[in-house]
Amino acid sequence: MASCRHGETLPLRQVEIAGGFWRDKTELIRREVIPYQWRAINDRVEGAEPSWCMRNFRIAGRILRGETERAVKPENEFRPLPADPGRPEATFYGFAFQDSDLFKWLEAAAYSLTQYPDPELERLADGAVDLICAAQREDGYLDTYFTIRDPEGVFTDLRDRHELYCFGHLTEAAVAYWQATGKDRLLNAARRYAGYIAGRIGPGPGQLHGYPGHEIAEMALARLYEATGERAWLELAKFFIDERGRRPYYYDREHPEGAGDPAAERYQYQQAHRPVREQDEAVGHAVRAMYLYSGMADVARLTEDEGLFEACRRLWSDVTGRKMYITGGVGGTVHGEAFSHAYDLPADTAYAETCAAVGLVFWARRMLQYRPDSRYADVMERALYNGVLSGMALDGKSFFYTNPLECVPEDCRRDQRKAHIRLVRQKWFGCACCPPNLARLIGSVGQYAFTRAGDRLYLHLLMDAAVTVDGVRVEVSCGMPWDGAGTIRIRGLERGRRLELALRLPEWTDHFSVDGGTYQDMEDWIARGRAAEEGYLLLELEADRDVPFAFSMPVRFLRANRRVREAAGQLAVARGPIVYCLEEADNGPELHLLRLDPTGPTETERAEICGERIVAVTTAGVREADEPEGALYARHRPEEPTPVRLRWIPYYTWANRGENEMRVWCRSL
Ligand code: FUB
Ligand code: ZN
Repeated sequence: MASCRHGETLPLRQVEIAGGFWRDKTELIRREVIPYQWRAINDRVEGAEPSWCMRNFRIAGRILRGETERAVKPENEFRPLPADPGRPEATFYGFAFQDSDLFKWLEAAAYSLTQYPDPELERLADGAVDLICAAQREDGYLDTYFTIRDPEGVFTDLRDRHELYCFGHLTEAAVAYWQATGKDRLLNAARRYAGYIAGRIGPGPGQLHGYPGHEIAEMALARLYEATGERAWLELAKFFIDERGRRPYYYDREHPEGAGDPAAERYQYQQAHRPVREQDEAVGHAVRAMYLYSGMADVARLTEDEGLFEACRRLWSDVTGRKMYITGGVGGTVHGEAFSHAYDLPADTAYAETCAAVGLVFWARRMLQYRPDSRYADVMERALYNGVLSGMALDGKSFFYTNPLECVPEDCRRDQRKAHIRLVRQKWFGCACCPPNLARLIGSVGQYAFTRAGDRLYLHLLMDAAVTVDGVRVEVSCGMPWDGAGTIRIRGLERGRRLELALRLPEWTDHFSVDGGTYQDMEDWIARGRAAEEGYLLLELEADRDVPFAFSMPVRFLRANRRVREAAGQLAVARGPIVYCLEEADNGPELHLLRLDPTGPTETERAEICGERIVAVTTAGVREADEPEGALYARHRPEEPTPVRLRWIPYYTWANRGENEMRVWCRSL
């Protein structure tokens, strides 16, 4: 194996999710989620918000073939519009970025086909590719919103209209589909569109010096470059990153009405208030931020730009050290779907959009690729098992857009400040960015578990999986996320060759056994002559063998930094990578009356929720008496609350048993 400084992901077809938790999840994506989402984007789910996504593609294709008249240029609208009752067939419906739903679906289908060949799914996906290609203009431009509603408006509003966002998703899908099937029709469509963009936007005279209002094109272009070796795409990604936030602001030219005081910082919402290298605080729309930082990490790696990576590291510290929920959710406020200020992490009004947690996983993997450090993988794992998975029902057929850490149904129904919180997962959304985003991430989870750097194979996430690297098969079997023990089997390592395994020491373990020895912590491992680097245990292998491991998985009571006012005096429960919550279905209503006793006995128990095998946790606690008839205020007198056992379930499984109360943080005794 050649030596290389940065990490590469393994092609998905080289990673076989062999069993266990993630096999169940990728099977669910194949069996339920992909077919369900296909019906949703085809408007065939009864009672769900219509998507109109596929219809938009058909209409755009007909317009380009001259079979349908174009709809009248609309007002500068950015919200869903009803179909024009007079000419329903010629009207665009939905958000300006509705195309991206099909692109994400296709990307998820590609990952599924890589792991589970399925001629029927491939036929559907091929049909979708045809539909997309039929909506591409001769010059390469491809966006149904503009083709149907506003052809003169192309690239006149990079800030708000999402063309480059849709392009990014198209490109991600195109690369994935080509890698899955070897079919390059969509890849070529994406390359043609990329070429059109590179002609219109860039540093040259007469070009627009603009950049995406909603990021993702940056990482998609980096991916297109890696897939094709065509340098132009990396240059364009770098241009977008370097141009962002430069003065005078590009968006002021598009929106002169907003341009005022030249000294004032604008465009924080789009992370375009300052050049990205000067940014050290995560601000604005959380999903955009996650995608931008992912693209920055990609470009830093592909251009050996240490300064750009340094900016990523500063932003990482701000997000994960001050602005991330314990579930790995990000985005503390509904206003602008954005980051709030440091340590402002309200539980019951949290936004924590599913896409933002998905984006945090993307970013963490890219940080690991640039320079492995187990802290990135700890966050990646936290987001994946909690803030991401909570976005989908256990049956794969309904979804959360926002992921609060506390919910009282009556309160959510009556309080406008919580109007964004749903009590149960929804069949679909007018703005359906999250469901297919989840599908594409879970469907490619194998690409987050392992990376390689030269002769070294990194195991970032433990899961039942087998990977083949240069003819050497590495098989991991374990009971994650419920049990931290297992075995790594190495087969096919011939005499004279070597393979180094870098096994992450997870933050959640108390002590561990690896390769025959038992250790207290990393210091102990190093003191006893074993090698390590940035939180990874290094194991040098020169022949086939089995490496047993066991990471202890105690129940942990966690508190937040004391600056997190919303969690003051409260504790959360976690075990392994799983964050737990209390639900009314197990503990009765008025969960705020419960208090946790962290000194009392704690039990774990294998259980099931709606067919999902989990480990539930029971802890000691008390319940204070409810007093609906009592005075609103009364003199304090010491009281003896009733001892109770508190039953905790994995956060990601909440709201699968109907509407009910839930909370992650619980007052402590
Ligand atoms: O704007 C596209 C997507 O829709 C964003 O990423 C989400 O936050 C939602 O607003
Ligand atoms: Zn979303």
